[in-house]
Amino acid sequence: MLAVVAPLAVAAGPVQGPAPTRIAIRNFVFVPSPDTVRSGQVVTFRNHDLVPHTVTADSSTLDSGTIEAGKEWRLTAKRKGVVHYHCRLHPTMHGTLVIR
Ligand SMILES: [Cu+2]
Repeated sequence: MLAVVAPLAVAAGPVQGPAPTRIAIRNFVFVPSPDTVRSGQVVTFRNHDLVPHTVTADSSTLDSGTIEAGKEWRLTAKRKGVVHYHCRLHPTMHGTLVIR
């Protein structure tokens, strides 16, 4: 996890839940995958490619909509379990998110 010293960004009070995690979409690959996060954790997907992608659960319970090039999409991991997902625009792209 990258630690950034940013005093102005430090809020008073207790830390709310685990630190966010990031998944990169790069060269038509979700990295890392599989990734393990905790329930309640915010997961940010960032599209580093020059074309749009989606994050869509194989079970259709989750869909980011189009994530344009250079943009991000966030979700909060809720129900524990394993989420298999793919990109609707590129069916060869698959990823796995394990929520504990
Ligand atoms: Cu894609």
